[in-house]
Amino acid sequence: MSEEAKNEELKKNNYSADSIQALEGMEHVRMRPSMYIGDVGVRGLHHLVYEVVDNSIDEAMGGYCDEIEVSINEDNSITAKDNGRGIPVDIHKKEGVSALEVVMTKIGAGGKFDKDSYKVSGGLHGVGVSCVNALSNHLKATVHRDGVIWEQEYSKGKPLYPVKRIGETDYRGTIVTFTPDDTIFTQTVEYSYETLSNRMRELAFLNKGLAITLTDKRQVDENGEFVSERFFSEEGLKEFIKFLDGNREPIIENVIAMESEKNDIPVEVAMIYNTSYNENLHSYVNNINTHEGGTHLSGFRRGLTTTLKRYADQSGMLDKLKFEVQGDDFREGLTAIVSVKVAEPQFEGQTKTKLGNREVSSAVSQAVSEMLTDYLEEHPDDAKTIIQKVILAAQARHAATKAREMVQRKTVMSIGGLPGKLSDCSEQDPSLCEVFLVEGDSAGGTAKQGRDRNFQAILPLRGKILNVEKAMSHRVFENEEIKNIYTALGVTIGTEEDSKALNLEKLRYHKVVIMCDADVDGSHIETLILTFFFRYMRELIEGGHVYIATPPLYMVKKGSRKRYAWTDEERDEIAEEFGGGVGIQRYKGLGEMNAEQLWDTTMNPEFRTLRQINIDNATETDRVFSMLMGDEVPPRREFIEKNAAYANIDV
Ligand code: 0RA
Repeated sequence: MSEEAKNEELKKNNYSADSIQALEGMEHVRMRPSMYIGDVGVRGLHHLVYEVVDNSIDEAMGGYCDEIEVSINEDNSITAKDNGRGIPVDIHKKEGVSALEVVMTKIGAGGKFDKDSYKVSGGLHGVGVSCVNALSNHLKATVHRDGVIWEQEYSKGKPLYPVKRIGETDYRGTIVTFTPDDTIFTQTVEYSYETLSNRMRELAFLNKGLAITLTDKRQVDENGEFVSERFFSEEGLKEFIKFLDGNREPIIENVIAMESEKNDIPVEVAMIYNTSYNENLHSYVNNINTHEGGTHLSGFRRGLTTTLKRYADQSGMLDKLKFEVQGDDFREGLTAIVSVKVAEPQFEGQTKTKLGNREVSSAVSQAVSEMLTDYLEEHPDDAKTIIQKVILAAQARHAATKAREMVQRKTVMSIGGLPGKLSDCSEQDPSLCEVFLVEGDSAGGTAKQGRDRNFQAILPLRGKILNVEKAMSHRVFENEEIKNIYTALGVTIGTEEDSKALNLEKLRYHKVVIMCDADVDGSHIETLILTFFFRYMRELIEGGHVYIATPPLYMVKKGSRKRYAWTDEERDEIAEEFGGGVGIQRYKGLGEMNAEQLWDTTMNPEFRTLRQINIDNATETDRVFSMLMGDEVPPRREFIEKNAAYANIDV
């Protein structure tokens, strides 16, 4: 039977037990876990939860489920419960065992077929709940279906007993509890509430009408109740935009939102313009954030540009402009979310988060044109405001191009073109080289003495660097400190594919380390630099080149013995170990350390801890930076004082 005929046959059976394709391979998952879930670190650990929840979301997308409850249990196991149809339990014809067992133990047996559901192939999601089972010390699946409760437990993916009936019920749905295998997740098996909470919130926005509750049974709040949040969005992306842009000032009255289906591709778009100069586009395919964009995003851009351009031309507002308006100009101060559902998504790009399906581009472009044309007709005041913003953007771009060319020219003349303040290293191979961006000239001096000049370079930055979140891009390119960063790093702007992309080919250091004081000011400066990297050099972060140095807070001394401490607890432990009567020096800044101390604690690769910055969730990172660096002072203060400036940037 051909694959297609087989699928037809299976479809007729209406997804019953025998419709589940079974493949072998639980052992393979345990041998090569990264092939299935990306990695076995913090990310992979959290992907287990996403994988289980994905199945419930699938039920919700089919209209069978509207409530999902996830809990982190006291022992760091996870329970995910949904009120969907329940995994079928009847005997699978070919396998001769319960369908539940097949779903849980056969790789690739999702029970649903590529063409009829929006499963992701090739990405990190959609590998099946059986992978989670294979990577769990223990897993229990409970199904409430047709009045009966069924259960089966597994150890490292192997059933401990056949599916059994354990009672009667009025409920319908599936409950899965799993404990990740700590021999696989050797780095940690501790779940981060924050990480799961961000993802559950995102999922609730992306699937309006679906309630997702997250409960942390390891923590109680001031009322003695478990820490818990319920995420529910009546309006979906429209509310997502309000959440993302909560710290920015809108220039139009409403979030522009639409929903349609073109050529069998469901398309949802929401957008707003704000007073900032940044473009914030977020795109999703089957609920997965497509960091690298792709055809849905280019379709959105095309739809937006053609529609606004047409409107602007007809309005005559562009008549006095001396140069052409470009695509970018239509996106300054734009925050938008594009979410599509694609039956067989093709993912491309370095991190496999770029949608390749050609047909999606025109579907999105058409949908956006129709929605926006209507909106502009109906809201002439908003239309005028948007076009005025576009004109300003075009004028600023004109100025920025000149400033950027200056940066470019300086960078290209590499020899002699290096900034005077840079103390370069002697090594020529960039993969071995590090550059420390240091706050202030005095700390810069210490770092310069303390470093290993063979492979470590120092670039002192004067005081607070420009807040790029609030500056127009030509101001950014004119800024001395920022120009120095470009030149020192040897990166240029513009590649063959994309005139604004960062060109890392001539990157002079593969490690770029931000080294600031371990206090509130230092963390502010760190955030300013990170904001600049996030907005203007994201490729550098994505390439894994950006790190944060972690200087110690204390030196504990007794006689000739001395040790450094990074936390208050560590300080107390060392004091106890030394038997009391110790001298404690608190380092208020890098400047208080001498060169040797700085080398020992913070710069020497043998002993230091560098925190690598990666963008785990670009949408959330964007929101956090807009809050930290935006106009609303109170949330920023609170956030920085909680000393969690990078809580949402996984390190
Ligand atoms: C296979 C077939 C059907 C549903 C499911 C799997 C299913 C899996 C999970 C995993 C977590 N929650 C779930 N809910 C459902 C279709 C069943 C039918 O036709 O009734």
